Amino acid sequence: MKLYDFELSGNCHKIRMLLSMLGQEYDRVDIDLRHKDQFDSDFVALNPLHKVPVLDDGDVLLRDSAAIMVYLARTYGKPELYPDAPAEMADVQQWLSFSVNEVFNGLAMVRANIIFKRGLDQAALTKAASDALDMLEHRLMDHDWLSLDRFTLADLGCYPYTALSHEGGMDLAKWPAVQAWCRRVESLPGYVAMPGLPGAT
Ligand SMILES: N[C@@H](CCC(=O)N[C@@H](CS)C(=O)NCC(=O)O)C(=O)O
Repeated sequence: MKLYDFELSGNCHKIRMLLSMLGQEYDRVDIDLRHKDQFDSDFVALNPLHKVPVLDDGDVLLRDSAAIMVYLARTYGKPELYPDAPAEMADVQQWLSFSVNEVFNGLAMVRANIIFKRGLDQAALTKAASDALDMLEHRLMDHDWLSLDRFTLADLGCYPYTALSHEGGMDLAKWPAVQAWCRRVESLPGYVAMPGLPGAT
């Protein structure tokens, strides 16, 4: 199995962490977005959207972090992370959608604008990030996990950009339930760090 990966990408972190939780070995192919590796013709042939992560597992080629997580969890021994029962699956799915909409557009972008110097409106991104954190806080103030009262792909999908949002100027102390949930995720067996997350070297 091959993962096309960029160390500073939260979307890639979701996959690295799940592979660790599954105890699955893989080969890592570095796609350095700072060097525009994603536009190399070999990589664009794999993903015309020129984005990481991409997973190549023999006959299966996938180019989206949520899709990759679903495939890996259900193929390699943790189907309960994306359960079969329609109402449960849909509940996890709505948080995965939240992760690619509100979390990515708010919490990921408020950070990207600073660390990758995107030149976007930081005040608008801060407002979007703050709204996403309010939504997470609303759920987590009386639940330990985002969906189904247990750890699922919902948590894995929302975790990295939330926990990295301090790099975008967000102070998670203002969202204490979110902060406590981050610590819960970080104490799970298989948790992996990355620059900006606890445990990074
Ligand atoms: N929906 C995709 C988004 C992937 C994505 O936006 N990847 C970023 C890094 S986090 C990327 O590769 N950007 C490079 C580019 O847009 O050229 C996913 O969840 O995997």
